[in-house]
Formats: sequence, C-alpha cells, structure tokens
Amino acid sequence: MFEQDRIASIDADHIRHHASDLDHLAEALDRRGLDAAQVIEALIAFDVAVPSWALGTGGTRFGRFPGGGEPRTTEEKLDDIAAINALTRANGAVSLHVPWDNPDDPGALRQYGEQLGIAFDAMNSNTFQNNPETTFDGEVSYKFGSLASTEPEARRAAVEHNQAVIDLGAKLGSNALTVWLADGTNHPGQADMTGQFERTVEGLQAIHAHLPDGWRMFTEHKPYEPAFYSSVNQDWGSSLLLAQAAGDRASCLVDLGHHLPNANIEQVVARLAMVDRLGGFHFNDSKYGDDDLTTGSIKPFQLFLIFCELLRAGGGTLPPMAYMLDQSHNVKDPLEDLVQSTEALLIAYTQAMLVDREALADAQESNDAAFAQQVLQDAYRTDVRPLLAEARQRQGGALNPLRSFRALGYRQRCTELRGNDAAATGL
Ligand SMILES: [Mn+2]
Repeated sequence: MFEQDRIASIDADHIRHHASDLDHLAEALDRRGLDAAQVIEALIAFDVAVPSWALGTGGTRFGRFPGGGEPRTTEEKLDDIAAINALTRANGAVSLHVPWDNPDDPGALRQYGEQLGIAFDAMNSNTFQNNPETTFDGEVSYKFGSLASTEPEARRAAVEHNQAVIDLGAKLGSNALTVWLADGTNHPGQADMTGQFERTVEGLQAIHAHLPDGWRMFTEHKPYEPAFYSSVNQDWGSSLLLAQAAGDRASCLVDLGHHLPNANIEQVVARLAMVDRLGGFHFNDSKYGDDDLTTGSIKPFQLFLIFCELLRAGGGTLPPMAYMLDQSHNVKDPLEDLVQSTEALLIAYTQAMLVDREALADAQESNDAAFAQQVLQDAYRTDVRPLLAEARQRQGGALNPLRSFRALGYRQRCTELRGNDAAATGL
C-alpha cells in the first residue's frame, strides 16, 4: 500500500527522539518491576477490526457532509483499511455489513483481502431496514420488527437473512455473526413485550442452529433508537438472557455507546466475563447517547477501566474476542479518526497492562481504597505512547500514524482516483 522506505523516511527525523523517550520509559517501568519488552510483545499481537461502514463520512438525520475520495466499493474499503494498517499495524481485519456490502464473488473478495493482509472479522446482519433481496421483494416489512415481529413472514425473512449472512461469511473466512436488532416499540402498549422477547429467542435459536463449526454469534444490546419507547434487546441483562437462550456459542457484544447515561460499563464487562458470555466489543465514545465519537476522546479513564476488567478476566492477558471500532465520522477524515481511535485503544490497553494487579488485589482484600486508587493512577498517568510507537516500528509501521498518513498524501490520491462526490454505501 505504502512503500516501506517512504514510511521509514518520514520517521527518519524522529527516530532518535523516539529511542530516547523509549529508553527513559523502559527504565522508569523497570523501577516499578515492569518489563517494557513484554508490553511491546502484547501490543504487537493486538488487532482491532474496522467496520466497512466507518470508511466514509457519517451523518445525522440533519445531513451529511462528505469529504473527497470516499470508497465506492467493498474493494476500495479494503484498500483504505490496508492503508491505515500499513501505518498502525493494528487494523488487519474488516467487519462487513450485509446488504451494505454484498459481494457478487465472495471468493474473489476473500482473495483480494488476503493480498492486502486484511482478514474478515465478524459479519453484521441488517434487519433494521427493508431490503428487497431479503424481504421477498417488499412483500414483507420490518416496520414492526424482524425477529420479534408478530408477522411470521417477517420473522422468517429475518432468520433467513441472518443465515444467508453466515453462509456468506463462511465463504469469506469469517467465523462470527453479530446480531443487532432494532426491534422494539415507540408507544406504550404497542406490543406485548414478553411475546416480542420470546419470538426473538426463537429466531436467535434458529440462527444459532445454522452456525458452522468454529463459529460464534453475538447479541448486541442498545437501550433506545430507533425504537424510542422499548427495545427488545435493551440492556446487558436482556442480551445475556438472549445469548443464553440462543445456544452455547452465543455471547454478548458490548458497544460502548449502547448504554443509558452514566452506566458503569466496566462493571457490565466484569459481569458478562464472569459468566463467560462476553464475546466482543464495539468501541467508540459518547458524551450523551450513542454519539459514535472517537474512541477514548471523551472518557479515556472509562476505557482504561474496561481494559483492566478484560485483563482481570483473562488472568493478565487480553481474552481473545471480537474487538472492533464502531464509529461515525461526521467531521474528521474517517481514516484519520480510525487511526486516532486505534491509538486510544492501544493506550488504554497498555495502561491497563501497567497496573500492579497484585498490589491492587491486596488493597482490595484489605479494603484500602486510597491505595487501590493510587495503584490505578500510577498506571493511568503513565505516558505509554513510546511503547506503542516501538510496537509499530518493529512491524514496519509508523512512529506516528497520523503524521505519516498526512505526509503520504493518501487522501489526495483517493480523491484524484475516486472523485469528490463518491459516497460509501450504508451511510
Ligand atoms: Mn455497534
């Protein structure tokens, strides 16, 4: 995507300062009994998937202000991910959304991904809008729900769509399906909430039964929007009940924006991990609702605490899960935003690795709240960025991905190639 020597030449002026910053940090960590080399190894192993719908400019119900050079096809979306992955070395997978992405030739797309070093992460189905291909040419509608609908034909269409998405994913080399449902109601009394839930369980069971060997499925909850009175899968408790009822390969996916204000998301993570039903994440950040803002830009401490719970669940290592960024880029260049979000995730993860977990456990056991806070703050207040830069550098990536992204002129080239008014699908 980018020639290796171009990436290296941009960093040439900065490498000496980086080496000195890294030495300084490694020495400080060593005094705290921490091994920088081990942290760097863990960072090299970390990867977060990019969703295909985050590569174009997002919008709100009030409008959309596209930038230039947005991807026009799924292949161009993969090109964009490969471009930032060349710099971050932490975005080696795409998460497709059907029917927004609907390849005619899945085998060819898979091969294209392989050439670019991009794997296919969890597949996403879509029953929150009608789609002629999956709703029998408009004969059935999801207006009143999909899996929860009172109409058997709508339920059947929704199950068949999810099964078709699994079949497509299998051809692409994916091994997971994420089910986010818009099902719910807008008015009190509009539907029998228990009946809706029971019908949804039935549908999820049929989808679960269709999973090939080695596949998993995730239920993703969200409290409101587009349903504004009640959502069928509205919170982590509902999501857990649905996953448990669906089958043993179903677990819950936590989207950081899908909680009521001020929810203790790190505790939600701890609970789901405790019962072994935490399957993955959609990372983003929010101030008010499901704002889909840059990961770690509003509540970086919360993100750090989430990673602390993940490491607690994994006994010191990050549990293998579906980690994905799920954001809407309304103002920034989507690729720059993804680069910054990936950086923020890696920072939170690294800081969590620096927590003296033994000291924290002792403080918790002896009810020493002040010392527990001190232990967390020692880790959280550490500027870990030289470790991230080193991990990238060792993989051939960029010391500073945003700086390199701009210097390499990728967006300008895309604009020349794709035009100024190209629009990514699904937004
Ligand atoms: Mn999501």
